[in-house]
Formats: sequence, structure tokens, C-alpha cells
Amino acid sequence: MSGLLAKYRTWLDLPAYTLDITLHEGGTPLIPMPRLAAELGGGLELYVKYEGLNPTGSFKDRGMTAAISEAAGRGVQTVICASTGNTAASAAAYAARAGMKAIVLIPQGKVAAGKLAGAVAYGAQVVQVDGSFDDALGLVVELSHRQPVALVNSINPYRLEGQKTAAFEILETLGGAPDWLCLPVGNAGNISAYWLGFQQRGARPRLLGVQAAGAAPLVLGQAVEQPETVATAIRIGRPARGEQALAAAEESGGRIVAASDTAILAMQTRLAAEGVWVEPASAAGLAGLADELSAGRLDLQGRRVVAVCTGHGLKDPEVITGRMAAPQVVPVDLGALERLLAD
Ligand code: AN7
Repeated sequence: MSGLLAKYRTWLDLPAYTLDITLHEGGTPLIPMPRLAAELGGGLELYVKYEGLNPTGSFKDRGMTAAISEAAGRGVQTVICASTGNTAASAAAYAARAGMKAIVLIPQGKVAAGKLAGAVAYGAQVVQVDGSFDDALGLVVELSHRQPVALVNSINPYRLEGQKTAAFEILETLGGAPDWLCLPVGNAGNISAYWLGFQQRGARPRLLGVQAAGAAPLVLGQAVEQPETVATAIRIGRPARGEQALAAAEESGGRIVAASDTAILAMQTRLAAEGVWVEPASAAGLAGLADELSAGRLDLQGRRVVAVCTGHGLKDPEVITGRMAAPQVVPVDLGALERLLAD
């Protein structure tokens, strides 16, 4: 076992001085989802690329091994990012691994519990901004011009180099390109990275990027000043790589669409019903695909589809526990238990 840089170094455009700071990220499973495929009814063959199984629970680790390794190679001591949560946890972990300090700016009160806890556990300095992710990103970009800190948001090109590896893994596991790849879109780094990775290997799956309806600047064609969605990971109104994402979707013969919060949560439940629990944002790609299928805008008969599920369900426990009644309680009494189960 090794990390992604050791495995794919010749395919990644990284400076020669780049070190190898790794937590053995990548190598995530491509899980067949026959029951969900049958339910969707389009005659498709469906796989989930389960990125929640990376070391910090999201796909961000692929980009972070590259960005932190590059920064470490030129002696950087402090890294900074703005984040809806997963980038923060990942930056904190890889900075810790490299012996660096991490500073993470998050939108106040809008980061899921598992992500905030991660950033704190790995020892980052966490700062809440009384504003949105987009406001926080503006601040860290400015600060990185004034202070000796390295920016590790996906504006950093090395992040995309690392994230390309997910495309390579899919091609290797399937033995070729899927017909469609669907995935959530927030700051639009990941869809851009997948397209770079597929192109580098001469593969051309169609890309279906999916934003949350309350945070869908790439669908609306304009920035969203106050984005709002249950999928807090993609609560982003001014995607840094928006133009690149739109170009990637178009070149691939695909598109970017929006899915409602209701559809996103329903898809989270359907995925969990087949054993794959993902955070809300991670269900957005498939929620968008399901919408397109049921509206008759996609023909997937006999097609192979990969859905990228970007983050683990454990990242956002409160989206589940906040909506449920407390589980039933029984006394330590077999009869009482049997009566309860018979109801
Ligand atoms: C689970 O952590 O932007 O379109 O600051 O956490 O590459 O931004 C997270 C984004 C999808 C969107 N799924 O990816 C952050 C952050 C999950 C995410 C996305 C994010 P991009």
C-alpha cells in the first residue's frame, strides 16, 4: 500500500521538489448498486465511487496530499483555507502529518458536526466567519497574498492534480470509461479535476454536475448571494472554478443541473437502504440523475453510470438525528421486548 503520489506521480503535474505527505488516501471502492439501478428504471448499470472511505472521510484527501506535499517541499510552515467543512478537516490532517500549522475559516454555524470535530481533532486553528463560504474564501485569498501562508483551496492547481486520481481509479477498475459520471458541484474543483484526469487518459464520459437548488449559480448563470441548502458542503454561491466546470460539462456532452433539498435527502435515504450512507451533498449527483431520468431527459438503457459519493454519512450525523424521534426504550425484561417487537 502507498499513497496517491507514489502510485501516480508520473501522471501528476507537480514540481520536482514536492515531498510525499500521505495518509494512504485513495483506492476507494467502486460499489455496484443493482437495487437502486433497478428502482431508477432506466436500464442502467450503476456504481458508486465511495469517496467517504478516504482517511478523513471525503475526496478532499486526494487533493490535499498533493497540495500539502508541494507546500512542504518549499518549506511552508502554515497553510490556510476557507471551507464548508471537508476541506478544513482534510487540510488539518495533512498539515498535522507534515508538521505544519493549519488555519481554517468556516461559515459560522453552517458546518456539519463531524467536519468541525475533525478540524479541531487534527489541531487546526478554526475561525468562524460571520458570513458565507464565499466571503471566507475572499478573505483567505487576500490574506495569502499578504502573509507567508499557502492557500490550499482548489484554486491551488495541485489540488486538482491530486483529485485527478479518482478518474484514473475508475478507468482502471471498470477497464474503460463509464458512459456518464454524476457528481455534486460546489466550488467546482472536483468536476474540473475529473475532466482533466479523464482527458489525460483519452476517456470521455459525459459529466452530470449537480448543484443544490438553493445554491445553483452555474444553473442560474449568476452568483447566488445567499446560498441555502441542507447539503451544507455545497452551500456555495460563487464557485471559484465555475467557468472551468461549465466548459468541462459542455465539452463532455453533459451538463450541470440542480436538485432540490427534498430530492437530495430522499436519495441519501435510498443509498443508505442499499448499505451506503453518504452525507447529503454526496447524494446530490444521483438525485440530479434520478430527476433527469424521470423527466425523460436522459436515456441510460444499457449504459454504465458512476456516481461519485464524495463524503461519508458520519460527517453530518445531525441531519439524521435531528429529524428522528428518540429510539424506543424497554426495561431489562424479555417479555417487554417481545411485546414491543410484536407491535
Ligand atoms: C462532500 O470543504 O468546498 O465542487 O470547503 O465537501 O470541488 O467544491 C466541499 C465541497 C462535494 C463539492 N461533496 O466539491 C469544502 C468544500 C462534498 C464536499 C463538494 C464538497 P467541489
